[in-house]
Amino acid sequence: MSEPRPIPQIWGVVNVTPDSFSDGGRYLDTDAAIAHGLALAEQGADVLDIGGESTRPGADPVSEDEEIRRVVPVLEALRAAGSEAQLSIDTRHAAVAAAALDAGATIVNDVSAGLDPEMLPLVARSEVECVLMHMQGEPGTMQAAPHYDDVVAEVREYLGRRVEAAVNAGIDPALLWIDPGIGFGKTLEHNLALLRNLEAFVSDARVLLGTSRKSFLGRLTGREDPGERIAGSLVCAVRAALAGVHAVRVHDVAATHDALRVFAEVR
Ligand code: PMM
Repeated sequence: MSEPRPIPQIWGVVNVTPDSFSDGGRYLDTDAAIAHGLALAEQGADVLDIGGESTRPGADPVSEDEEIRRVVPVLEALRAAGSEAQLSIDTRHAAVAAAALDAGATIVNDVSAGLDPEMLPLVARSEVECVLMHMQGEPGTMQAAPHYDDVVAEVREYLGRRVEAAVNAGIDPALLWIDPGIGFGKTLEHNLALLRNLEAFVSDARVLLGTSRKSFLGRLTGREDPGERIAGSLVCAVRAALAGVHAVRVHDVAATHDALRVFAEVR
């Protein structure tokens, strides 16, 4: 019998934004974001994913300077606190990623998979880990009319092309992650097709999955308040673990930690 796959890492979300759909700006205040990050690390987060720009459908873009002003003090404080969790910067902008790497981040999580022409060269020079996520369109308009003939095949092909671009830019393939981008230019049916076929993404690059509190869970359950979508989010974390996904990006770290701990014993 082959060895059971390791359970996924937990990436805890630290949004330093006033308009993220999931925590409504409660952590805009720098000190609150730092305390939240430390709490998530304590609850078992392997990585803290810090973001200063909401990518919620229809969200207003923020300037790079504002994004840097939001995330850098949080990264510096989390690094200074000596937390064991790795720090990730969730940004589409190379200038923000560069500032974040200087402030202690060791992972770049780019939901645009390297659209900024400076991003992949920066990651290559810095020799850090990088997440390449699939999105159809851009956050402002992506949910208007997403269309695919075969969502699983098209997302896979896209991620394959972005991995190739990253490797051509000089990034070590061992440092790359791919992410099918649940909710980014996708209908409920597209999201479900991706979740039913997660195994198709588990290949050479490690896979990160972000389903936590997302609106498709609200559609399925009738839960309008993102904070009430924990049960749905946990089922997705377990689904990810079953498929051999390498990490889940979640808001509810303690609950996810428990769910995956039990899953590891009963699978
Ligand atoms: N989702 C959000 C933001 N960043 N990054 C990756 N790699 N994957 C995701 O699914 C993802 C992400 C949006 O969720 P939030 O506003 O609740 O953080």
